[in-house]
Amino acid sequence: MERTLILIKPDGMQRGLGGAILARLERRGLKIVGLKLLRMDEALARRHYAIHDGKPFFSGLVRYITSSPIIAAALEGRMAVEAARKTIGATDPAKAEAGTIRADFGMDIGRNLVHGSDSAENAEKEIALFFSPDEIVSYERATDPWITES
Ligand code: DAT
Ligand code: MG
Repeated sequence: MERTLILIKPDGMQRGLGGAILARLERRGLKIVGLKLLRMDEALARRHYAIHDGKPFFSGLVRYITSSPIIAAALEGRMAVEAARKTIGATDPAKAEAGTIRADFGMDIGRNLVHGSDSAENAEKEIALFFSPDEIVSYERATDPWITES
């Protein structure tokens, strides 16, 4: 099973869309295996967005992502990375396909509501930035929700 890291960014949280955004990913079939509310500090923001260091929008991106509490979620499923990114939509909400989270909730590339990892390899690295191994929880022995035990 593949995992991906999802962040509900400060604009999503301040607009009260945290639950709505997570719900779209969850109802698609991605399982929540890690979940927390936190405020990123500058060091974590710089590590998470290290690949963008040096780009003109980098300092604004760090200021924005640290500006309010966010939700971090590790989601699991078949092709989780690609599935989540399809549901999230293109980086620029103005160009994103209708029906995606970014298109349906926003218009500004610098306020695009949600992060999703771009590869399985990066997902594992990003999940490790936000969660310790014991904060990732397995459903392996969970009770079937549709069948009463006799
Ligand atoms: P994505 O979040 O779709 O993976 P990315 O990794 O290229 O996009 O960029 C990370 C974030 O940086 C993105 O969600 C919003 C911001 N960003 C990217 N390009 C930008 C630009 N040209 N102007 C302002 N912010 C930008
Ligand atoms: Mg990216």
